[in-house]
Amino acid sequence: MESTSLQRVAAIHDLSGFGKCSLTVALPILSAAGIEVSAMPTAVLSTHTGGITGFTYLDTTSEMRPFMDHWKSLNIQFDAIYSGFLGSFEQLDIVSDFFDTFRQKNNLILVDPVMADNGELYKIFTPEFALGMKELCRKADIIVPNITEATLLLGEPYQPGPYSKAYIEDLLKKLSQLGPKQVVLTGVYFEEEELGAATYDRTTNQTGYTFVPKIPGYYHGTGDVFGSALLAALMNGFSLEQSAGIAVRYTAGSILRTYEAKADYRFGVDFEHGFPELLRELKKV
Ligand code: PXL
Repeated sequence: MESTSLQRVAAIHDLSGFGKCSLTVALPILSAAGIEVSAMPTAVLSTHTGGITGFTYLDTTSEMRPFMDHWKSLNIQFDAIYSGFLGSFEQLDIVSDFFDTFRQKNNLILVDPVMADNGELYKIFTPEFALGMKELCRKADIIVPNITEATLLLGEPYQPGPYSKAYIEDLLKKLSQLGPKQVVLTGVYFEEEELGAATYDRTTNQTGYTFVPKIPGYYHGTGDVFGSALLAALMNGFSLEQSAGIAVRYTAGSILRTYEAKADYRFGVDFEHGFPELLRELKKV
């Protein structure tokens, strides 16, 4: 039995009722990893917006500052702050203030600049939004963009893969120059049959890679599965490179189960059946 007290993370994402992404992914994964989660919803949707039409969208911006003020008044402290899908410039400002309010000497601020994938912005975003997200990324200790988001943050044209090592390392270094000490880039591949993530730590100037065999199809919510597992591993004491490896394997396993079950790719991936293996990797069981 573990006797240490729980670590706590503030998760600032949307809540999409159906489709498994954002909070419905971050909450179970972080909880399973033995981390307490406080959730701040940025919006409440009936489903996510990827490939599903007719979704409802309730913007919860007006609740965010009251949440923050109340949490502050209770003197709640966070070992990590994990932001994801933010729907407006105002939300970027609020989350930026949240970072200032809850920043401690040794806590970890992880920003997933959720905006785009496969060379395309998600429906609700404009290219200008990327400039605001870039400012938020400056305050992060670690950012987790996919390649499309990385190019938007850097104001560069999107390039489809396969990529060269020189291109990926150039992106990683430029992203870390925005402010974050550590960068994890997802959707990296040097050959068609593989897919994985690259890591860079500015303080050690070290890069690292983890690849797995590519599974056909395009799956929703995988960035959130990856980000949540990455944070779970980091908070359990694994290095950046080890954590990215754990997150790549967990995400790939979730995709593979979904592929083999011939499930609708829009409805999220089967991360639930991967908990036993994730906990073994995290040395929790
Ligand atoms: O997983 C990214 C994401 C988060 N939240 C909402 C989304 C998406 C991707 O489409 O639509 C609402």
